Amino acid sequence: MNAAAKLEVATLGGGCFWCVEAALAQLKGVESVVSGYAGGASQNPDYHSVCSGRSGHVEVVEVGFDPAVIDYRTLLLAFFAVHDPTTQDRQGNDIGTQYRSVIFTHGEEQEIIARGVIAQLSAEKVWPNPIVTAVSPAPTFWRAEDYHQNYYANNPHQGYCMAVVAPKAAKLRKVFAGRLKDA
Ligand code: MHO
Repeated sequence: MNAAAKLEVATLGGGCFWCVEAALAQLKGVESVVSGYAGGASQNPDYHSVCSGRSGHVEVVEVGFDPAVIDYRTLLLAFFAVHDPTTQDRQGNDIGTQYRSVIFTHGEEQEIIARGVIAQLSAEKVWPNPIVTAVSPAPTFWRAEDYHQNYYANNPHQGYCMAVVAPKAAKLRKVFAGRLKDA
């Protein structure tokens, strides 16, 4: 990374955070990915309370990116490529409000870009059903437990990682082949 680079932050919820983190971490310009929780009422939520679906928090990834290398719009297109934004409170077999699709924006510019990307993808009819992704100002981000950080990298042979995370990471590599760190 260019030492003088000024990083921007994106906070994205698109189902299980192991998936979103593993997929987006591969992109050039993504300098950090932190899995955590946001959007619920409780302070210092833990995985157990979020998993119950009752805390109101979403599993999110806080992405630190260099806008000179990858702009917010491209990052959002990658986010939309690796989750289904048309299923309310659900990604595949993961069901509950903790899996809702959400873009937590940092500032008005991000909000405008997010709404623009959703309008574009809707107009293109990329999915047969309407996009339900919420766009709202970023609330407090709570970092998840250490063992959730870099989960896929650390547990590539875990069953869920092989069945669910790996195909999403692979799809990102395919669709954004020219933008990978190791390209
Ligand atoms: N159904 C998955 C979700 C993992 S994720 C971090 C599991 O229970 O392993 O929500």
